[in-house]
Amino acid sequence: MDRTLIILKPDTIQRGLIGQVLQRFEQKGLSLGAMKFMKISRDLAERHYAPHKGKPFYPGLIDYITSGPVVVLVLQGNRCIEISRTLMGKTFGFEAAPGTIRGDFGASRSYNLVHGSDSPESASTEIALYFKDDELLEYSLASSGWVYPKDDS
Ligand code: IDP
Ligand code: MG
Repeated sequence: MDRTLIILKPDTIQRGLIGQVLQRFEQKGLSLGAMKFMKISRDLAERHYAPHKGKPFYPGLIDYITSGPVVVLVLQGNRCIEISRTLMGKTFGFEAAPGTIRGDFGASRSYNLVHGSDSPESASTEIALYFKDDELLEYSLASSGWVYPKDDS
């Protein structure tokens, strides 16, 4: 089962867009493996964004992601990393295509509403930062057979 870590960043919460952003992932057919509402500490933010340490936008990124509550989710489903990144759109809101989360709701470089893991390796590292193994629920949605055909080659 493929898994990815998604964060609805502080701007999503402050702008009242939790439902609309969550709906994009839900209506695509991905299933929720875990979800929590929390405030990210600076220590956790620094671990999460360690690959960006030293970049000019890093201090602002840490301030942003720790500035208010976030919703952290694990999504499950075949190709969920790729699917989620496509739904999110390009990093900068002003470049992201209409129809994507960032393209529909974002206008800046930094305040881009969502985080999504970019590879299986980063997904497993990131999931472990936020959830214990026994918090990840495995089940199948009644609709999954109509989202993912058995033979999809
Ligand atoms: P991603 O979120 O699309 O994977 P990354 O390059 O991993 O993009 O950057 C992590 C986050 O850092 C972005 O989502 C955005 O919030 C912020 N960020 C990236 N590049 C810039 C920049 O040039 N200026 C300001 N913030 C940036
Ligand atoms: Mg990234």
